[in-house]
Amino acid sequence: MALSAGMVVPGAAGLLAWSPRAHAAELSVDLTARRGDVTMIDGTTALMFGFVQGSGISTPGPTLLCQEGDTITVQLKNELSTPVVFHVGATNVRYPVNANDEIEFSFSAPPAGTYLYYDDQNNGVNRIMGLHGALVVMPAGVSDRPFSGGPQFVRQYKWLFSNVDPAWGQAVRNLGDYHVGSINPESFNPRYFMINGNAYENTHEYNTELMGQYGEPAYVRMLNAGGIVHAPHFHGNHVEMVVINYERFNAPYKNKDAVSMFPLDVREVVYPFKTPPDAYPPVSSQQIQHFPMHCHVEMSQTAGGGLYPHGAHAPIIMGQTPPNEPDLTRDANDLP
Ligand SMILES: [Cu+2]
Repeated sequence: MALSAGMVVPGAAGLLAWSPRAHAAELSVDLTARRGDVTMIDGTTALMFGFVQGSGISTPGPTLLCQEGDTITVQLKNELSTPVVFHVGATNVRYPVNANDEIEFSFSAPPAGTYLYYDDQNNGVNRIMGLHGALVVMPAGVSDRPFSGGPQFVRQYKWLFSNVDPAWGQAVRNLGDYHVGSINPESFNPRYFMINGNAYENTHEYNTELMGQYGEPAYVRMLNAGGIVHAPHFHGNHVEMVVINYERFNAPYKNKDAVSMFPLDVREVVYPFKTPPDAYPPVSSQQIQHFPMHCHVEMSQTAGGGLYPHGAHAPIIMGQTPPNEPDLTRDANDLP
């Protein structure tokens, strides 16, 4: 069956609109594990795997958005000629499906937070080949806090980091899907570095670039699905560290400008959208200011003969709101 309304933000979307419900819901989603050619920022074609909703190929998989208390049913079809696993990181949810087979399973939403769902087989090779996506669990009945007692935000974003080594895809193209089991993870030479499936400057769209008026904090949920360390570095403002791998911190939060993440790590931070405190001459709140977030890991900046800035990089625009706004105004009791 089709997915229920409100559960899934389509494609690689990062800006998460959420209309909370006063009651738990039964949600469902159809996913297909499939392979296909994905065009990189420089025109190179890479064969990738993905958890796809609908036809074609796209990676990461759809962002699954739900709230605490919900039950999620997944119809998972595996079109690959190799087994696939659907695992939700930091939980016991783990369902294998045979090559060219189909399964259905249900699980309860884990506690409010940000989770990577991924294929955990072959020492990370399946995940890095593209079998991953994000699951975001909101607290029941709340639209503007990540968990009860957490910080209030105006907008929230998902930034899913991934990397691509086209040589792995070429090996699979030549030898077959099952060859993922023979790829040595040590052979990883990533050349492309993405957020939400896009390298800069394709990240210049409202789902990934942070936008807001001064005084409108953004909550950024960062996940590292790649095979390297990422160190997103924020310009303009420091970020407040709210959650580090499911450990929640209390205000006043630690402030950081670069946030290191090992593969599979998850970080939740607030980008406060304050007028830059040390700027001279002082910045007025009428001024539109552009800043970057870029990954400070050297490989992300120099791979592919210096493809930077076509790497893990996202724009930040202060003093301007995104063209599409999440609906944060509806009362939970008014909703179906
Ligand atoms: Cu920097």
